[in-house]
Amino acid sequence: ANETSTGSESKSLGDAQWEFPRDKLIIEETLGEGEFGRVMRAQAWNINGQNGYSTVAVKMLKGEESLSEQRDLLSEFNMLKEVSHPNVIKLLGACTQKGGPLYIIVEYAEFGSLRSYLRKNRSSGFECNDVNMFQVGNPMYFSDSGDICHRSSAKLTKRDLVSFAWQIAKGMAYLSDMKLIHRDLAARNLLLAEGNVIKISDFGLSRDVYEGDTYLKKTKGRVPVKWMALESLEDHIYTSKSDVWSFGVVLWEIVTLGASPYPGVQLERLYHLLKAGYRMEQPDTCSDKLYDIMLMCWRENPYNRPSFKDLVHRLDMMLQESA
Ligand code: ACK
Repeated sequence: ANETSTGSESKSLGDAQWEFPRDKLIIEETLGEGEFGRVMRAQAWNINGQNGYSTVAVKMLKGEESLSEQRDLLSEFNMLKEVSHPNVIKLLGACTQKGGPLYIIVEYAEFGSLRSYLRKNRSSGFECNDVNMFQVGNPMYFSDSGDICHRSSAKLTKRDLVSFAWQIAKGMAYLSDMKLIHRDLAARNLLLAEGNVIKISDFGLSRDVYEGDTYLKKTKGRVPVKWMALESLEDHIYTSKSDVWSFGVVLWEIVTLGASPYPGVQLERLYHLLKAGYRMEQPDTCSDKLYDIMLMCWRENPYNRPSFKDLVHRLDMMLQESA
């Protein structure tokens, strides 16, 4: 029946399928607030085939947001309906009916954003000398399968970090196969769930690519400049290859345990620097292999960048080497 229905019919069917009654949702604490959105922890009664209450995350707008922000949240909802992958945040339901704000209910990721998780591990595991304790090419860092820091409090191993990168690449390979472009891939938008499982999240800026593989962004909105590919900064061109550029920046965030990219560089200057060939240098904690991957992701010509499938393969090999 789905094949014969029109797009709008299947959309409304989809909405009915996802609708969750507001009175079965107990909103608890705020997990985080963005520029215009808010994420709350909640308990949901009998959601998604679960018996009793389960902990979920609820995305909503903060208040008097503009239409474009409402559109972003709705577009995120519509994207999430289409996807199903272990490394992509799972939609559980939504409250879309009048009589209350739009709520998007997704699975709860107990460790929060990858960025905050990495930074937390930095202070508990790296009390000694922070990430700078590692010298360039320090063989200990990438040949040791034990703790990164030899203090017993260190939780993250080199293998965990490569595994994060590998899982992100797998989720992104799936999204690019689905012709979905994320457009805001960054450690702040990646979540970490039980068992150190990465969940790609924050599809607010993502778009379907209907024609070819390029999405041309026509309206102005939030722009994550330091994660953006040259062609996105230059011509508002977004493709899976511009997501690959952002993935390179995420790799940099991972190896620096959540540092902010291009420290000290003003947003207005970044484009000219990149255009002139400047790229972030190799962090002290970064192996040559991972840095090579970053540089590939930041090649000026999008066609010369690896695909997410290539990246999965490369990271898979690194994982096997470190096993
Ligand atoms: O690092 P955090 O605590 O984890 O701060 C951010 C904040 O909300 C804004 O995005 C947290 N967050 C977002 N989505 C979820 C989720 N599905 N499960 C748990 N925490 C979430 C994120």
